Amino acid sequence: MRKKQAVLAILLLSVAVAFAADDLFRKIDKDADGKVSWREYSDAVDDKFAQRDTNKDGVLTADEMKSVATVGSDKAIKKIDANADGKINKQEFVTRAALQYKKIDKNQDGFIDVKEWKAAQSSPKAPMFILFTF
Ligand SMILES: [Ca+2]
Ligand SMILES: [Ca+2]
Ligand SMILES: [Ca+2]
Repeated sequence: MRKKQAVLAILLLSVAVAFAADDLFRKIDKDADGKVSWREYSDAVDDKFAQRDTNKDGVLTADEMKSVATVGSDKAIKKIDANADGKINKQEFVTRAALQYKKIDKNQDGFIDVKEWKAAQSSPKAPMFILFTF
């Protein structure tokens, strides 16, 4: 019995740590079911776009993308800028976010759980992830 309790305590603790480590995840997971659905993710992406678009003209320029500190903004823009006009419109941003969402959802169940979230954050391809970090 005591052993069981100890195991349970450790389990609960590791769950608590996993959650505490990612406030961002919890913020996006609006219904707090421990998974980020595409709807939740795209809501957050919408907010992010609006937030980055400081002059509110509906497109993101290199200057506006510079707020994405750790990412080389020119490189980041080229990756997202599908029509290569040097700016990122909402559609390009969302398209990229959708791609990213699919990548993060490793088991392809249509949801991002904490484990998948963390794996994506620590992956070498994290820069693209950081783009949509909130
Ligand atoms: Ca959720
Ligand atoms: Ca703008
Ligand atoms: Ca998943």
